Amino acid sequence: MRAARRRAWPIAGVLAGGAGLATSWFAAHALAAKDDPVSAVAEQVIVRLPGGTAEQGISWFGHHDKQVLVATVVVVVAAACLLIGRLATRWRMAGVTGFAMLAVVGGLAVAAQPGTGARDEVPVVVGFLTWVGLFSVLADPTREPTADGEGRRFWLRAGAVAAGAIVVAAVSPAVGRARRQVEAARSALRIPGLRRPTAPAGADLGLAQPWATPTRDFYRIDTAITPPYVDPAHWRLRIHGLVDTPLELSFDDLLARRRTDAWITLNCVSNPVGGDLIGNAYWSGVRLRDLLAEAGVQAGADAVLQTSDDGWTCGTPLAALTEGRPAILAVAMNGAALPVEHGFPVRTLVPGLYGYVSACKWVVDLEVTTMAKAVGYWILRGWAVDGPVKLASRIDRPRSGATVSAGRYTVAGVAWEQETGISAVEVALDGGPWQRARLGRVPSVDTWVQWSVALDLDPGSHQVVVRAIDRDGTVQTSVRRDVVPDGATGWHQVSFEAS
Ligand SMILES: Nc1nc2c(c(=O)[nH]1)N[C@H]1C(S)=C(S)[C@@H](COP(=O)(O)O)O[C@H]1N2
Ligand SMILES: [Mo]
Repeated sequence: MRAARRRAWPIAGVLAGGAGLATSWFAAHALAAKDDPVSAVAEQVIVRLPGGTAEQGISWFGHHDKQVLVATVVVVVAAACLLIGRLATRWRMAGVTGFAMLAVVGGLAVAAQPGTGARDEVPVVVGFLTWVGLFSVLADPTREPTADGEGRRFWLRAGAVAAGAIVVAAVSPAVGRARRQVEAARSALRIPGLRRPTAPAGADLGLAQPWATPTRDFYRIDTAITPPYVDPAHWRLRIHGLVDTPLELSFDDLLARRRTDAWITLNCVSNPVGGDLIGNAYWSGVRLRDLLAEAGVQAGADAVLQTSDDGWTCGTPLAALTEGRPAILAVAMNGAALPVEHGFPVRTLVPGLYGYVSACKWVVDLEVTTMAKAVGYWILRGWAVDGPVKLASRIDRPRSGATVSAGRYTVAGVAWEQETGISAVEVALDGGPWQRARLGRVPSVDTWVQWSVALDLDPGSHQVVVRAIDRDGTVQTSVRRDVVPDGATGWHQVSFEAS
């Protein structure tokens, strides 16, 4: 009888565990804590993984890498709670001890997150108390089971705990006060002079993906599970280091300055050949060249170490910020304030450099320094110090594995070589001769260019491959290289059927 009841203890462990995660999540939202414990653990896993592993995860799981990681943490916690429940059948103190150990891990992860304080530990304490309290209710070692009704009573309680946990977890996001406040501040913002952009005439060939990437479709890459919620009223940017006059700017100071609008294509170094970690948007912001000139860069400086509100860093060569290209502190994307996920209220954009060395979101600090000292987040994890975007091209039409109708068919895609520009794109069908593609128009070398070429297809299996040639005459290399350490190379090839 007693043994039968104790068999339910691992289940009690898992249920108490899930309920504790739910209440701690709720507390994190209600208190507008910097991070909930599960996200903090997941982020610490990202931070502490050996170089490359995290970005490898990105390429395996695409945009869902973080959901996968958070889900993994939850599953590991559930397994630990199951074990705690089992151990408790033999050892009375297993519950308190085991849950305390889990809570310490969560507490340490929260503490290790940048900018967290004692207040951010409250959700961990709430979760721990829930674990211990509910476990002792569900698996009470002092109560003797009496009759058959005892088993039913356990399942009633278990059901109530499970239902309660689901409700608490479900309502948590609604109480995400920090998010709501910042979203409210964002929608109340009026940035004068913004206009909804339309793609320049002739840029969009209208065959595949839009030339101008809609904001909602723009890829997102960062190490933050929950993005930092930065209120523009409290945002400050420090420009300091090797400068004559250190500057501290508020958001209004930034808005008061002259702005540049530019179409800029942003690339992730983790984008594999043919991948979609690339997007083209209309960005509005203040030129870094002007701000750096105002601060007065001193001799000997050759880099800027950028720091985000969430502690992420990147080192950018000074020349990329001061020479011709429009390197900007952006306040708007596609004619609207930056979305929270894309760096609200201010982020950096430097055309021609991969995001990991240039495109700091939620930027709060620019330290003028030397490349030797400007060692950013991904450099510490084995990625290359220099991140110029590589000459590349991609086929968007047809999709790999598609079946299209035989006869005349137009293959289309994009190509890019920022700084230099694209002069030609060539396509080869089934190992045949290279055929020149038609190119869409571009406003500058800072964006990708669309291309298309009409082919005659016999019924059957086909392969099409693309390569780009830049304005210096350099032909895109066919050598296949992985994204680590400085970006993938190789020609994109697509296999498809015609019928
Ligand atoms: N604060 C912060 N900024 C960041 C990152 C980050 O992890 N944290 N990731 C960088 C990387 S690797 C890329 S590719 C771009 C992606 O910007 P997006 O998410 O707006 O597309 O942001 C960059 N800026
Ligand atoms: Mo990236």
